[in-house]
Amino acid sequence: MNTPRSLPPLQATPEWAALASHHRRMRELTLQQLFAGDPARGTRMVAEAAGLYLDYSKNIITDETLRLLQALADARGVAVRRDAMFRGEKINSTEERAVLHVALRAPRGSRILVDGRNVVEDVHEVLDRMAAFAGRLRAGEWCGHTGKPIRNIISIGIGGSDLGPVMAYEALKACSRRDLCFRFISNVDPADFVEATQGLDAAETLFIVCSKTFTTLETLTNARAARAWCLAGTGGDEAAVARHFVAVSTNAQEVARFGIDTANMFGFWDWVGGRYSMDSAIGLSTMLAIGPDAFRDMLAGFHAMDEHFRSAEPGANLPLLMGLLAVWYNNFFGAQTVAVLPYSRYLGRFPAYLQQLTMESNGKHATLAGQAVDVPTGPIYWGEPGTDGQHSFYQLLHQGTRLVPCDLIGFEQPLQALAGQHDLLMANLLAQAEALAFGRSAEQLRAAHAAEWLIPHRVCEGNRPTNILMAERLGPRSLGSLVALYEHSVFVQGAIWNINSFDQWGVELGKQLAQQIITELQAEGDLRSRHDSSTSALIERYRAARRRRSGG
Ligand code: G6Q
Repeated sequence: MNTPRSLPPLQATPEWAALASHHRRMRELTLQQLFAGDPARGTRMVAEAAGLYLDYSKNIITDETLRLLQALADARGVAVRRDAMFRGEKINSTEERAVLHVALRAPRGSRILVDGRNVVEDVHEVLDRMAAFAGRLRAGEWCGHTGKPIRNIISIGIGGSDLGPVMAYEALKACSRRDLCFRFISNVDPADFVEATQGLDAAETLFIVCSKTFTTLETLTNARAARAWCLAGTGGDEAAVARHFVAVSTNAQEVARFGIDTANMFGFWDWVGGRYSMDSAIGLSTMLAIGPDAFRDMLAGFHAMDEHFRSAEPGANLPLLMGLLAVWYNNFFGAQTVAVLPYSRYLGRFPAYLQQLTMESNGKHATLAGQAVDVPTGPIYWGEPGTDGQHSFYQLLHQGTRLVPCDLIGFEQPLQALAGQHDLLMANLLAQAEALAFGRSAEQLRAAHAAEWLIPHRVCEGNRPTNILMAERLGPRSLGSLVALYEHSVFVQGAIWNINSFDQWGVELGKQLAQQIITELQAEGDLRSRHDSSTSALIERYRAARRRRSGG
């Protein structure tokens, strides 16, 4: 067994105490004052790497804050743990696994060893097979059972085997093949399957069954429905499965048992966590959409951020800065959530993707040594694209009673011909960050002749912190950098809290209970329920409806 890190409780450390006392001074300061006292702040508190520009000047911090946060990172061994991750050590101690999503984007020829084996060679072998397959399919050379070329691609998976591919497909739509139709099925709700297959010809449809374990209830249920749908639409010959199904998994045995030829399987490895897998073979749908070269460009973006995280000075290190700022607000200002507000429709699913990345990683209550964590861990991430959100929940951001730090994400170049509209979009991003930081005071309102009685309602206090992330344009490379930035920011936070950001035991309980309840919902005759009175009554109510449905 890997020896877990044993660190003192955070609140017992001098670094934490120093930050707590610094916070008592900082909470009296405003962004207005901080900017007034340092005219260069907006050009000084910035960092740039891997095509991303981070302006963190509109945070409630001083240089002293950053120094103290860095001292905390040092005391918690963030850099030591980061280096252990990059070396392939088994830092996921509860599952005794290495954590090597960085190997998925390591350039050909580099070397990362797991149990004595250079996994980078394995990664490139799979990437090459994916590229060959994508090349054939995109050229119309991969035909279905009846000889028609494949035009529809349906990716079946859930959680980490779905959120990344969906997000990336949406994000990169502008550079994807528009003559191919991409759909995604995740939920066990039959509506998902029915809607995704609606109007499609089975003879032109390929299913990618994505499941690391190949045992996930939702995915296997949907994959079985897909097989039946495919056979019904292609003449009923079992041989059709070989032309219409490919699998992405670590479990060749289960893939074969399901009936998919392992020659049509793209593998990955137990050292890739589900929520860190969009750049593995789980991203096959992304590669089919944007092509192998653009997929490699995305990997290059990820890798550039990896290298930056590994080697940049702390003061210029984007993931480190973002991770430390997240801890600052979560633990010292008591901010319970972080809003992620992309100013791009294409990044509409990015907040949902980040929800899993951040909350499944850092929603933990035990330290690596199995003690209770003595401070709040992972904040709640949420968000929607701007400008839509501005006409909805931004009211609470500006005038609500809760502090919600925001990450605003924008792009300098439009992807569409309507460049003037892009100017409007970006003007809104900048205006929101300015309004959140500096607000509008009673004096300013009076000077603008606002009615006195309305002033309390119209005042915006400001002092709402934001990070602004800008890239030149949204594309495979900047998407890769952006995702890697958040991956490593999550890592930094987890290392400070000394939790395991790479397991997800909390998901297990619900899965086990559901298995038990399924048999009860479907059982004939009387049940001797072993649940609480609420769950038992609901089960009985559903069973009664089920009997009515089947006329029993
Ligand atoms: C991610 C989680 C989880 C997982 C899904 C799907 O980190 O482990 O979201 O990705 O439960 O699992 P399979 O890929 O094994 O079907």
